[in-house]
Amino acid sequence: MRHYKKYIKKYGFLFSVAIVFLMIEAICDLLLPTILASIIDNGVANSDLEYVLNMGGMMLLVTGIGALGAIIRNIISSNLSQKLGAELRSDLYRKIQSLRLEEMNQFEASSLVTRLTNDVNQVQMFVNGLMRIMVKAPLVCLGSIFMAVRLNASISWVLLLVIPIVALIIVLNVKISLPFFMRVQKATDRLNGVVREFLSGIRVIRAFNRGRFEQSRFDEKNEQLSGTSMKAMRIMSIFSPGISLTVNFGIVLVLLAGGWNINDGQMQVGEVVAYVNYMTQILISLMMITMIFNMFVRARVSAGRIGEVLGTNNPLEVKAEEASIRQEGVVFEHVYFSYHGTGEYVLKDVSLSAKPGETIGIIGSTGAGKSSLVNLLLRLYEPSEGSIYINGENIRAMDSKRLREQIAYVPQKSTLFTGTIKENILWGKADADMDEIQHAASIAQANVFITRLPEGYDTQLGQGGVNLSGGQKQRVSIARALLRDAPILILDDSTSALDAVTEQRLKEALSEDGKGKIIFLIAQRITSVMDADHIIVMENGKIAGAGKHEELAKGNSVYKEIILSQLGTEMETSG
Ligand code: DCP
Ligand code: MG
Repeated sequence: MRHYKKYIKKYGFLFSVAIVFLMIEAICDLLLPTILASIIDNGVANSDLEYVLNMGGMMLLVTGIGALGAIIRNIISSNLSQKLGAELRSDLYRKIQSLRLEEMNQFEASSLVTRLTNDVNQVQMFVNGLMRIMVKAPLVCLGSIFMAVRLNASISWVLLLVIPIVALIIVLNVKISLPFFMRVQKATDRLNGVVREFLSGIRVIRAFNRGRFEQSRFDEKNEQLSGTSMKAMRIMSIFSPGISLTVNFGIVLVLLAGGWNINDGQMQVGEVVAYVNYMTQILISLMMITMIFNMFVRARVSAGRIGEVLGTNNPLEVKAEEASIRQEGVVFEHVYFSYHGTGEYVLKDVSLSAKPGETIGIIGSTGAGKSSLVNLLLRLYEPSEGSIYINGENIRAMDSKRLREQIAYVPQKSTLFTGTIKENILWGKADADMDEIQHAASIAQANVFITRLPEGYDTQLGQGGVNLSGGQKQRVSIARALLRDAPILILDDSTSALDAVTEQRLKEALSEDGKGKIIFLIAQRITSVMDADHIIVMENGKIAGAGKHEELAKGNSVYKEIILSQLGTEMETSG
């Protein structure tokens, strides 16, 4: 609940205004049956036309005021709930952006999507419902009871009979349906999960002819969702008819007892009519109360799920004294890391340093921990032990925005976004001009192929850059990173899809342009890293060797093995 204080503060006043209009509406509703009773009993019974006309006018006036109140309240409530929903969504989205990757993994992307859309909708609907029903329904209910008893106390034993039964039904309803709605939201999560996985894996699914399997997976989750929803609805559907049955039974009793009393001369016809009217209003308001309770149950589940996201993220505290060392460049000090907090480390006791101007080659077999290493530098994850420094400052103590401004990153899997090529490159630096863009693209060896495209830099890319080849995507994402001109450049296996000649040209252009920068060059091929200033050989999360190519080629067994396996194949292809 603490996450919602802000919204209560912000929208509380408007909410109260809506409630005031709602009360006007309710009072008007309450007055009508009494006026009706006096028209019948005083006007009609005495054939007093003037009285009937006067009171009829009165009824019109009261109805009019009530309608006006309803209109104003409606405008306020729909405005307010839409605004609240939009703000909640936007806050939640901002929060999701700030989550660390391990926190995000804990929720699963599809569940975050459900929370962002469906769950926010539930809360929004509840707030809107509150403003339509909240005060009104209890007010009308209590008011009707009061007015009914005042009208005629002698048949009010009917109320004593009906009300406890109805209250019991409402309580049961809430108790039973809450767990069902939790399951409905979870089932929605799972359905979204299947769809998401399908969409992101569509090529592989088609290539392996797994369409039918995916369909059946979808159908299964879809049925689970509709099944759970149906169960929830079925349970709820027992309750409102239950209430109306009880109240209608009460009305029948009133009519019977009323008829008796009229015969005895203890009651008048108008009174019985008004009494039945009040009973109907009690019925309607009780229905509304159950409805709002049901909305409340769903909203509570959803608000809890939203709160879970809003409540995460606890930026790690760093003691000031451990925050700095005296060394320029990037330093890893005895870093250990595991993706799941516990379990086996994927990085073990990694220490390294890189000074400005140096190119650090990182090589090692797949799964050795190369990408993990740079993920830590980007602070996408936090090390389990040890520290990482940039220019002497512990990166934990740095604001993540400032940290990432110092790093240009080309991820292992090129990720491009819907928009033009130019827009994608501009991610590196939003205010760059065309010269800068072309410069970055030429270093990345992308300029040539981009200018050959019919629309050049204005070529529209589909989602994920689907209409480019693997190597083209890599080069666009290198250009994006280069545009940033940050002191640290990370290339995570970013030249894997380039041919040897293009890769060589890229490296030459980089060494020319990247003077004074720290470049982390991760690769699988020995030829990609062999002219680096310093090469780090990774094996099973550990540094198995470090030094220059010549030294390693002589003295490091892991490195020698890699050379052997790769030069062998290269000799075959070239010879
Ligand atoms: N790993 C994990 N969870 C992730 C990513 C990786 O548990 N989200 C594990 C799988 C590997 C280990 O961490 O055993 C190291 O993975 P890296 O991605 O760091 O390995 P590399 O980048 O060295 O491998 P590649 O050359 O295939 O990119
Ligand atoms: Mg990798």
